Amino acid sequence: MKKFYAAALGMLAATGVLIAEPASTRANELRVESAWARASAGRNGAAFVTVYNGGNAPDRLVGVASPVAPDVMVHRSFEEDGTMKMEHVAAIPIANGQRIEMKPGGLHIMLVNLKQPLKKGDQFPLSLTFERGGTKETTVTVYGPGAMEPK
Ligand SMILES: [Cu+2]
Repeated sequence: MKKFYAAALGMLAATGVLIAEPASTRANELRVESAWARASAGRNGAAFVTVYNGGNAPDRLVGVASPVAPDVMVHRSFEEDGTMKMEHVAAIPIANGQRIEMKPGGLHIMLVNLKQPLKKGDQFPLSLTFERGGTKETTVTVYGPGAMEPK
C-alpha cells in the first residue's frame, strides 16, 4: 500500500510539472546561440553573445557574470566626434521572436580586471540573467585578439 501511494504521488507530481510548464518549452524560450570572446591584450576582455527569445513574452537581459573577472557588465560601443567610446548598459530588452547579436563595435560583455589573460582556444563559463527567464549558463570560446566573429 505504501509503495502504491508513493508511485501515485510521483505520477501526480510529474503531471503537475507538465501542466505548469512543459520542460521542452521552457528550454526553448531563451537560447544562447553563440558565446565567444577575443583573446585579451590588457587587463580587460570582451565577450559577445547571441541570444534568441523564442518565448511568447518579452524579456530583458539584466545581469552578466563570469568567474574570469570580478567585474562583468554589458557595454555598448559608439562613435562620438570620431572617437570610439563605451557606455554601460543596465538592461537589454529582447522582444519575443527577437535575436540580440553582440559584436565588436556594438554591444559587448566587458570583463574588467581579468584574473588571467584570455588566450586563443580557452573556454570559460558565463552566466546571463534574464528578468523573466532566470539565469542561463553558457560556455565562451576565445578566438584571436582581432576576431570580428566567432572563428
Ligand atoms: Cu566595453
